[in-house]
Amino acid sequence: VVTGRNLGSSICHDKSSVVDKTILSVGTRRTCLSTQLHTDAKKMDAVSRVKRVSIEGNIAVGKSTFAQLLQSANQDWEIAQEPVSKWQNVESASSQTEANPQQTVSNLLQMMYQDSHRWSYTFQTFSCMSRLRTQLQPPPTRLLSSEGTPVQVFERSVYSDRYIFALNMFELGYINSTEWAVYQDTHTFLLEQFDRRIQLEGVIYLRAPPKTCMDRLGKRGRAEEQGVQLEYLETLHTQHENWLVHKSTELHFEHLKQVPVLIVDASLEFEGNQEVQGRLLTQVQTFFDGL
Ligand code: DCM
Ligand code: MG
Repeated sequence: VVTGRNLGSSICHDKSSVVDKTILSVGTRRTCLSTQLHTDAKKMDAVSRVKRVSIEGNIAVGKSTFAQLLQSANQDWEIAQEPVSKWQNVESASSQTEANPQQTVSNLLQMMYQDSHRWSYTFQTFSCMSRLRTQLQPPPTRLLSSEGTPVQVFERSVYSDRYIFALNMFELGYINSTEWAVYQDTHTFLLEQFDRRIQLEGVIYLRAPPKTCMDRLGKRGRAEEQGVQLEYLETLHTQHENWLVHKSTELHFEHLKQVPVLIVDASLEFEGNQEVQGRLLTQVQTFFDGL
């Protein structure tokens, strides 16, 4: 594996390496090339220092609130929110001009909840694509110059899209076996192509009873979710437990089987509770430092 660290040492410092001898023989160009390579290697080194972690958990468990808490607690942590508004406002593909501003063609989140058999596959494909884009975003420069433990934190991931939601919809019969086969084939192919660029170093699992999530879902009042039943949250809870606690979900990516999981008790209300927040932040910092 070529990380920024070993690329830097083989070209810029290790004078006996074959690569270095080749470069040394080229004369003046060598200086430019090795300076460029040194800069690239330093950048790669800085990028590879940034840890990547996702926050997982049931609908309305409090991921966004938790993410905001992390964002305000530490400059070395950067949160990427779940792109829900993109799913609520699917935009037409025609190019945007001043005379013709981007048109919203539909609310796919609403369509998925209103006619799950018809729209679950489309929704899962679209949500996974938008997530892939989010996970491919390079870390902000602020994180590259961090002296501590820089972390990019994603609200959910391409893994929960497949191993929680799409799997659950298949098991409930909303996604049929043909759609499931196509989804899985595409998902595996895409993730293999992007490989290390989208892999995670850790997962934070916000865990709370489905009933607690149901109460929070009611309070949050997102219009599209008003028909969601407790039984549905129970099936999602079981999927989270199978993947992250019992480890019984069949996974298709080797690194994912080894990813460390921090289980956080999200049954306590942490909004406005300084003591609980402090405890959670210490837990998270310790987890990040150990990755
Ligand atoms: N959602 C889904 N399938 C996914 C990802 C998300 O059905 N792969 C839905 C569940 C929620 C909403 O999107 O209705 C995300 O809300 P929350 O932030 O509570 O998880
Ligand atoms: Mg949320």
